[in-house]
Amino acid sequence: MEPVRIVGVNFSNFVQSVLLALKEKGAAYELVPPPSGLKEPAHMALHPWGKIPVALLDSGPLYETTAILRWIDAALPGRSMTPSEPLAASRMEQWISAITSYLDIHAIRQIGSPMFFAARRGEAFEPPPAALEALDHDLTVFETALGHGPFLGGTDPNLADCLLAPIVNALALMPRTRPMLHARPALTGFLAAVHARPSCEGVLKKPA
Ligand SMILES: N[C@@H](CCC(=O)N[C@@H](CS)C(=O)NCC(=O)O)C(=O)O
Repeated sequence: MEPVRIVGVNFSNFVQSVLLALKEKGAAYELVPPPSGLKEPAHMALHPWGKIPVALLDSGPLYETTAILRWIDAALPGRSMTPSEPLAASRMEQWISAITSYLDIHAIRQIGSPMFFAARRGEAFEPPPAALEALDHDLTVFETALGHGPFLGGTDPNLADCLLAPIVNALALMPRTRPMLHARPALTGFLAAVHARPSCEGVLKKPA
């Protein structure tokens, strides 16, 4: 099979989610930067909101991370990352929605991303207290959810785990948020289990 072509950059948590899912499936991929730059016309032609990732399929571009994850799981051979039991499948859906609607907003959009770009400009960035407070709440919820872990999916990662792993890893990489994980053994165990999987290699940077 031809490598799956993904438009994106490797420091985006959503791109990392797609790459983790591809690697869990044992699928080859090629990561290509947005053509002539983020939000340039050629990129906007692939994704009308100018976001990454985009999967370049034979039938045309497929965008929105959860849609790409669904396609990977349904269309590619390998272990299914969606439970067959109805309640377990809905539970996974619940976590996918909670991760994209709440955790990603607080951890990445309001803290990680502005911190990353401030550091690139050589500027300091202090996370807004409201974002830290909201993140603390999110992490408490996921700490409980991971009680039967190590993954949300149990012994093997499901699609929600592919979304969760890059965000938790980003929190572990940032000195400002790292202590929030140290106090949470299930999230710490989750991250260790993520890094123990071959799918993580070359996708997520290992925190010190
Ligand atoms: N709803 C989109 C969100 C994707 C997204 O926010 N990607 C970020 C990178 S993690 C991005 O493209 N940022 C560039 C920008 O907003 O200009 C999805 O699920 O794929």
